[in-house]
Amino acid sequence: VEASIPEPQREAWKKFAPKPFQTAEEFEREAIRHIETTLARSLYNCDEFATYAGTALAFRDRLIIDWNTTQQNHTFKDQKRVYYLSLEFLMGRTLDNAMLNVGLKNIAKEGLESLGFRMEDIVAQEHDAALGNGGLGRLAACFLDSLASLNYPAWGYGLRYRYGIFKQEIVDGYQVEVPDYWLDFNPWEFARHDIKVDVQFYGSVRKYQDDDGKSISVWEGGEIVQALAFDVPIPGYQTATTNNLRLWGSKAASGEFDFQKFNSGDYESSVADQQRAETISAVLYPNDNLERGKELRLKQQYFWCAASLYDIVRRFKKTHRSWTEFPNQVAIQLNDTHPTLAIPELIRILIDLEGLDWDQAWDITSKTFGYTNHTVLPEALEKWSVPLMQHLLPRHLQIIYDINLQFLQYVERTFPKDRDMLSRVSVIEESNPKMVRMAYIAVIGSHKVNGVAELHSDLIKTTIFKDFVAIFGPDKFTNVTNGITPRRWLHQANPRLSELIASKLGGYDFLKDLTMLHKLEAYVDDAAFRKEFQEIKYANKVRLAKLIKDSTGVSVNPASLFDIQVKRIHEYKRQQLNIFGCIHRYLQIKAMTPAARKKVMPRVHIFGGKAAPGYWMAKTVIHLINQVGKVINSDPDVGDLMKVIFLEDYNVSKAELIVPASDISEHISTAGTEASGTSNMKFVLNGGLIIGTCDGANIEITREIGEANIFLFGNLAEDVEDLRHAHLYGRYQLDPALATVFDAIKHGTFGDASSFSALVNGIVDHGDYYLVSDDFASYCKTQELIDEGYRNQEEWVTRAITSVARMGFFSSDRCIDEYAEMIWNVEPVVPE
Ligand code: 4GP
Repeated sequence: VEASIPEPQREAWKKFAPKPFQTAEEFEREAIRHIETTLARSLYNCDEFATYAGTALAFRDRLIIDWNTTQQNHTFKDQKRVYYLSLEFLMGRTLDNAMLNVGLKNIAKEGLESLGFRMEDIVAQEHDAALGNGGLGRLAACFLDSLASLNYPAWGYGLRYRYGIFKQEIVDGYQVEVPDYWLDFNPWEFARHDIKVDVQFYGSVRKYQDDDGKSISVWEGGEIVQALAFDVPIPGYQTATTNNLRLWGSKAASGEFDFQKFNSGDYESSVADQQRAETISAVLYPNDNLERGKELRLKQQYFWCAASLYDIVRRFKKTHRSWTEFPNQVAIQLNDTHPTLAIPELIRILIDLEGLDWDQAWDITSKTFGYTNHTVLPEALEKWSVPLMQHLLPRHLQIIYDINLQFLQYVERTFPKDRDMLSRVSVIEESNPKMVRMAYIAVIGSHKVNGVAELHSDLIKTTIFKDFVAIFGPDKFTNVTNGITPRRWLHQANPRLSELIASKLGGYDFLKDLTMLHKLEAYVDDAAFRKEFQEIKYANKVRLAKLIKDSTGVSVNPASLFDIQVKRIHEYKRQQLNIFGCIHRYLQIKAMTPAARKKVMPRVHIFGGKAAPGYWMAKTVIHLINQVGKVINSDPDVGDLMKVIFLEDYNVSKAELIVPASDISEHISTAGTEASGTSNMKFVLNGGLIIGTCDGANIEITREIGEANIFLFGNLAEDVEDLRHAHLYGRYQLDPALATVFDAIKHGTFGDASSFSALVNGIVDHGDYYLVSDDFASYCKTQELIDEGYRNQEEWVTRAITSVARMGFFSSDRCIDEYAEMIWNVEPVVPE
């Protein structure tokens, strides 16, 4: 390939190719150059933000050199690539991670100091890239970090939302949503003006027979929207591999506006067309574990799938291979059902555009895709109305019917006696209107389907996909337990703990192989180590106490037990159980004599998380937490014995401050509802213990760290159905302590009782679907055990250190290796 460029040109290029900076001085020169020339600032108006910008641009230059080399190398090596399709990438901040991965953080620190700035202040200037809701989006971000760190040739594909997840403000105790316009200054993306894809919507399908009698389908008419590529470099840790995250932005196809309309005086509607096109990538849908079936959402999904597949296919075609080799060169992972349209889209490309027949196209497609399921909650399972799909994507609906027909014929042949089976597994639900079941297409069109923790992977096989296990056999279904990147969630979030570990393990290799942590067990009884471990936890609590003071005005004592529940607000995650527990505790304290109060373990109960804007019950829970906080935090009977804090606008960068500061964190979903959870892993890795139900990855965490080191409580997944039944038929008794809590709410202790009546009635009168009452007694009992446990600090520290040492399994590096081997069949490419 090199030889195709004349020697003198190559020489000139090499002579002037940019050289990455290496020293603090070179870094300063680059940063100042950017501050002066890219930002048009000077010595006299260079504030922290400009310094952040200059630093980020200097690092971006470096990343992009590695990015170019990596992409060339991957092209030359021509190995199989992975494409991770996700509608959400919850990246958080980038600079700190870029500095760490490139290995020049100390150099930058030195350079910044000589310019008169502190690293912490500069890093804090960055706006989070919040293109995701919660666990699913953050998992995608951890996976990108691991893919690059392990040198896998991989690309992420997503949407470049102009507005990420909304910012949450708490006004008078209520959540208020504020738009998150994050693109004012985003140094981490490159607009690829040369990469544009036309994406078609609406129109109709014309069928005809060609000269050989073959049936041809042509999708005609409708409208075209253009997809523009924005590339985000993803550096691996301590490797030159820098992968790509390609995010698509939408634009009207004509680029500008319709000049014909403009010239004929219809200026407004020509602008409106353009705005309509740009709306497609305008905003992230703010729902976690919930689907709402909005037309614009379906447009987003197709827009992104079509652009990504066009890109993937174009890259494959450059290698001039035969189509049968496609699955040997390309693995596409569907992050939940959101990208399921990629399946009919690939079939459409292969049949309508490339002229393959159905069997060939189907064989290639089903060998290419893998599908990850992230939830069994019925309200989160995607279904699209047939009329909507007919209108928006007429050709895809035909292909979906064809997939269904072939599939049902196979099922009928295999299970001739089970007539109900056909309607149960049909891709089309015979409702009014008829609905397309996206998860079924994803299962049928993929070669592997995985859940995200053992219990969850078992549950999908016995519930939502039970029939499909009978049809395809159990081998199609597998498990990859989630993980987290230790670079961000240990080293960046908790630099002192990382340093302490490194001092005992002989360096930072554990950040690349987290199983090395097991060597820490040798230090469990080492007095100096224990002391330092405790001091670090305390310092992290002081850091969080400052954030709490700054954002809520409430002073909390860092010597109290910090009890934290931060995650999306959802009934199944049961923040209501936690806040009812707080009220119960408060009522107990109020009833105590002053002498008895002296024996209470002081606690700070910290909550954080966003509610979907349309999720009224979740918003009620936020309101209750704030009202309870208002009463308790100003009650002189209570003082420091108890504080209840709601931290507004929980996001990735706040999580990095919050996670290292927990003594106990809460992962208390109704058994069988939380697919995995990943913050549970983050908290334990940072030396906090957890209280949890036997759900999701809590079970595997228990197996790894030992039952003595976790506070488990509550009913088991296998009992949930019977318990729900008992509620519906009145065969249960409301927990008496919970009844007392409800009385306090009803008497207006926390403000207008009617605000909370739906929350209370849902439990008392409407079946208590999430079994709050059933688990309340064991929850409170376990909280008492935690108080006792925390009193014995020596034992507590032993448990915490032992747990950290046993968390090696939960690195996202392990996940990625499992996906690579079991699902993708890809090998790493060693950088040149
Ligand atoms: C989440 C699950 O709720 C969570 O348990 C899991 O850890 C995470 O995916 C990553 O696998 N699911 C969603 C969703 O966020 O919208 O389905």
